[in-house]
Amino acid sequence: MSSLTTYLKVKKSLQYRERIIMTTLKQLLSRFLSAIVFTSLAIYISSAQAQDIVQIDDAWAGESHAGQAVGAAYMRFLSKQDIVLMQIESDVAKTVEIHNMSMENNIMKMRMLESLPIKAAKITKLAPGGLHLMLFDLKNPLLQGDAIQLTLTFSTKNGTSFKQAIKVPVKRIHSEHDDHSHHHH
Ligand SMILES: [Cu+2]
Repeated sequence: MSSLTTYLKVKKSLQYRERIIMTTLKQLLSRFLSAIVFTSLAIYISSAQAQDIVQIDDAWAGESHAGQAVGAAYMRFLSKQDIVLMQIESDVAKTVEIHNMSMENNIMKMRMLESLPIKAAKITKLAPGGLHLMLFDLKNPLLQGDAIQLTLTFSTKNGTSFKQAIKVPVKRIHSEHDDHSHHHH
């Protein structure tokens, strides 16, 4: 009888302790979660709002050639306010750069841009022969019919930044001009 009472007492105290631990964990977790929510709100505008700011369409990437570890992607931006494209990440490439191609004295030149300003209410077009996103160190070849993911980080005038992820279909390149294999970086 007395051993049963002791057992029950111990069990009760254990349950109590368990409950305390659980409560502490819950408090920690909710504090941790609210910290995350707070931090991300401070840095990023939600993606729903991001889509309200900039519209991205006509996005596509060129099919890469065998043994080639670079690719290029193109798209159009239409933004409601002045923003700047700061950074691009992709699931298929180690790094992504913003490039501009231009003809200078009959020589095709490729230049890397640190960032790309996108003016409000004006279409900014990335297309073969001009502005493009260059994908370096492709993890696997880009094949027609595939879709790659690009995550673009933009900054706004008031110092906030936001990210927008887009799915980009891979298409076959037809023109010689679009071919990046002859350009050295
Ligand atoms: Cu390039």
